[in-house]
Amino acid sequence: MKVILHADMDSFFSAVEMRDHPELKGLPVIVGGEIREENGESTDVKAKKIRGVVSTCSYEAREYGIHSAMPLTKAYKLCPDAKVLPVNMALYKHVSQEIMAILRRHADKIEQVSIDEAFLDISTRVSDWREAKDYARLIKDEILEKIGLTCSVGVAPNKTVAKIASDFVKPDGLTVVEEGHVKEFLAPLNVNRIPGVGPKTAEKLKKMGIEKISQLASCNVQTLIAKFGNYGNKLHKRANGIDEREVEEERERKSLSRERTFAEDTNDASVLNACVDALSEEVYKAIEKEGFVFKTVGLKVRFEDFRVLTRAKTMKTFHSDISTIKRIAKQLMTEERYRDKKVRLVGVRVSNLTLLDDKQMRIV
Ligand code: TTP
Ligand code: MG
Repeated sequence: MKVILHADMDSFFSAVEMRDHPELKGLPVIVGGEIREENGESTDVKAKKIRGVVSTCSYEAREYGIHSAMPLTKAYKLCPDAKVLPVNMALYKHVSQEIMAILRRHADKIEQVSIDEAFLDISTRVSDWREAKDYARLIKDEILEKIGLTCSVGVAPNKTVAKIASDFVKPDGLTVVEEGHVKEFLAPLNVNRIPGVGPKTAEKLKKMGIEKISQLASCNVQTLIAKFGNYGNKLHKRANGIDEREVEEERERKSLSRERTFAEDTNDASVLNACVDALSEEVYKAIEKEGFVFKTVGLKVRFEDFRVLTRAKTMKTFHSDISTIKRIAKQLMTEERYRDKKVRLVGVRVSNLTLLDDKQMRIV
């Protein structure tokens, strides 16, 4: 019997802040960009200069419609009384390591997926689904007792279903989907519950008359392949509760990249630089969320004649900051020798990655 557990901390950054500042308990709390008071002690919202976006917010703040990635100005309009705290990433990373250490002791194999979530293979630790539920309860209790935070847990026969299950009841949820009950669990859920199905895929499926996972599951797989290519096949499998992927013990991400194709080919240096800046920011956000640091920054340029050039620079030590990505990517762009040609696509990549909890690492 294969038993996979997925654990995801509840409103992670804000929960850490509320744990360390008990006076915030029960309040709408936002963790995100900074706030500057222009008029000293003024409490007038309009007098406050608010920048940045919401990283996350407490469940109390979510009641006002606030969510991750929302501009802080908008969040403030929805809830002028919200307490806004700056992002203390070093603290959250430290707490994350403590949590992962607890989880590691309870698993045959563990795969950390981001700063606040992990898959555990607990197949040899339990002998039936009732035991699996008790085991999950024990893990939740230990995290609450030792770390002082709640998490939501899903237990299921595979990774996809375990992840959907951990999100099913939140916060402080525990959902077990036994083998044999997978299809009935998935059937009534919206397709966007499937990990990786974002607004674009959901919209395409809606146009095909597919909104629920049950409809996706019974859709002809060839129709999905015609529409989505290989991804259609994967979608069909996931909707049918099929996922053969193993929990990967040492999650080694080799690289992470983002690229953009221009609507019109260009060799305008300011346009290219702005694009490199934006892509660097996207790459940075993605690795920061997953807790990775990097040694190599690379640039990819595809020209109007479809020739592709890739350049990369590797540093001696690991880095974790956005300015290094931007600086090196732009440097590589300037060094580019074929500037007379127009550019069709630009990509920024970081590689030589390691998770921040690697004890050997020196971060610059
Ligand atoms: P999530 O697990 O997606 O969110 P969460 O833990 O805050 O809330 P939930 O109870 O729904 O799980 O992300 C984990 C942390 O990653 C989150 O606390 C803050 C950070 N994060 C960002 O910085 N920006 C983002 O857009 C998202 C989604 C998360
Ligand atoms: Mg979370």
